[in-house]
Amino acid sequence: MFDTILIANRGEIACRVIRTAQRLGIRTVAVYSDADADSLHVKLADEAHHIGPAPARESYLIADRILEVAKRSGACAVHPGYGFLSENAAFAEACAQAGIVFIGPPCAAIRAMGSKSAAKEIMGAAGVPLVPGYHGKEQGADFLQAEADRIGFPLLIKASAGGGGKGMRVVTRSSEFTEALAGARREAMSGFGDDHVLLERYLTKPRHIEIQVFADSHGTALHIFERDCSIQRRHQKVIEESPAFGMTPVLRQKMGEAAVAAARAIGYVGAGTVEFLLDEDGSFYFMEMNTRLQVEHPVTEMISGLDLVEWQLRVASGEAMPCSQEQLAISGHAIEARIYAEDPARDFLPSIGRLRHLRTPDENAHVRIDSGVRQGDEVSINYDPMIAKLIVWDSDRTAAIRRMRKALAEFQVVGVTTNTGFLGNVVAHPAFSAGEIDTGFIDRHRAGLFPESAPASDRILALAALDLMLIRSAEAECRAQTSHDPYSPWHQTCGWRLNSDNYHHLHFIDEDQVVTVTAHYRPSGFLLELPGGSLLVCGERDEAGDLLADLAGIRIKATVVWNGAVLTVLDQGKSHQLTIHNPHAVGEQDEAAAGRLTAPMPGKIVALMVESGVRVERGTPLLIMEAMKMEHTICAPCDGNVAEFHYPAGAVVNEGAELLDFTAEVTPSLP
Ligand code: MV4
Repeated sequence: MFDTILIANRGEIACRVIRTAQRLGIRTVAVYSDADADSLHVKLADEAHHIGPAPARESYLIADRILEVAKRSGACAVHPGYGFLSENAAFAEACAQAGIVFIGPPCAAIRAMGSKSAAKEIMGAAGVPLVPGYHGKEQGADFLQAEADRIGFPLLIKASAGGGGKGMRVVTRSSEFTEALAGARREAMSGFGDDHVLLERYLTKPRHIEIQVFADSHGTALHIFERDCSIQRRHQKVIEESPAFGMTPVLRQKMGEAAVAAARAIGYVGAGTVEFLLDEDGSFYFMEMNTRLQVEHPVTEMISGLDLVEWQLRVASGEAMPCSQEQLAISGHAIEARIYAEDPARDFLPSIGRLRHLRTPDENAHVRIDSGVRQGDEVSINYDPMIAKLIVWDSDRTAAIRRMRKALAEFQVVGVTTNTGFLGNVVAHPAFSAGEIDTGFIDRHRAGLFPESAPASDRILALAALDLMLIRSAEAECRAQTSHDPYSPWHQTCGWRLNSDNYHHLHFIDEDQVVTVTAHYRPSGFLLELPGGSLLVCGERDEAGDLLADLAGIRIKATVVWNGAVLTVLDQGKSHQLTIHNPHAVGEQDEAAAGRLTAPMPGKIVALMVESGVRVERGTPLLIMEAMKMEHTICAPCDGNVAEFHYPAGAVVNEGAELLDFTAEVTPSLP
């Protein structure tokens, strides 16, 4: 076994590999970019080396620099994770030449699977089933038209060099073929610089079923069952599970044997995945082979009880596989959901920013979380915005779905928008429970999957109002204790006043609406006047900072996270954001304004709207930023002076960067 390994990756997969290495007593060396200096994977590793600027092509993708670090740090092997250099045959080769073990397959195996049509040719020859079609060299339009008519319609044109659905065209009848061929070729040429295409019968409702394979350097190759990865969005996997719904032992054996034959056909060693399309009639066809550890490998680990990274390390160091096919068995059911910083309501646009609050469900035999970030970390534009993989296990699929729903509801993120609501809707969908899953699932059920934004409910408003009143009471208590006369009735914090019902109007901005909640002091707590009626509430904060609320006798534990004047109420898996609005303050937006003169997210300064040194009135546009394809106008929070802009137009700034010096003419007052 290796003494030291280098992990040529970042984020959750780097952390995942480090964890197993540590368990096996192996020293770990991490690499990091400027953006990752304080990342979790750097902290977990025994040693970490800086390899360049934030963009991956200037750091994590520079093979030479990573090999240099391997040599310098005494690493005898490199684990590439997934993405980056994991399927780069030249890197695998360079490792071998440097006398460093590439923890992955031989470079020839990576190369063999690099081209779609070449891979199909190898697999066809090895007896692995292929979708009926044409994947030869002859590319004349008339020839292809004749092949298309032979194959029949609907038909799919795919770019030979393609991947991820680029250069794909569905053709429903013969007369449309010529035009579709031209389109597919154009797309293939611009996308891959190669306009070779292949033709296949088009499966209208296929499932994506992949088989985990493993081979050692002593001639043993086996499979560790299947994963169903049919729930995808734009060729990105969203939910993965193992075993696949409705999979029979006979079909599993047939697909497993085909996958092992595929691995043997290319002299495979290590962990690999053979992807198949499974048709409604039970036929299955080779799609492609991934020559690396996959993002979704944890579901296989959960049902098999194995540590695939441990197997990778053992096999790469020359050991034989620790068990045989017959010794492997499936136990229970596992589901993985990929939690992303993205906004389903904005076509899943990445949502970048700081993870101001991150709390995950407890990990145990049923719940596993693979993550590379902590609370306070930044989700940046530089890398994939995945926050975590949430994996659940239970004795059967129904129980696993229940676990997933609960764990998703407990997954709290404030600071970026996430897809947890969307994921919750997918796994709660009756069609998902019924196993009616294929690659069209998300499109078909679109209408029922997007979390709709509703105005804050009375329950949310009550929790927000209660939390705010508790904070005010605590502040009042603090003031009383530091005053000269702490026993003065004017310092009592119970809200008692001579001759009058004492109350506060609390104004919240919800979306664009101002909602007012009136809180009356009562001996036992507060009587809240909410849009839907009155509610007697009381509560306290526990040691963890959670709000323990009693809403008219119903006890609830919720979380309220504050960021300046913005509060987020997290309750029962739902997250609702409100802003405190103080209509009586001079320059009502001052409090929030202090924050608005900083960049709300990383982005580019498009234009400066006023000169430095001028006096402006409240609301005057000061500068325009562009981030995430949207423009944001930064306005004067109150009347005042623009002393100086800190950046010129065109500058790229980080989230939180001070954009300008602004001197307010009135002292900001807190709400
Ligand atoms: C197909 C297909 C239907 N029929 N091939 C999409 C990406 C590429 N790797 C293979 N893909 C497909 N090939 C035939 N003959 C449907 C897809 C497909 C798909 C496959 C797996 C997972 C998600 C998908 C989403 C859309 C289309």
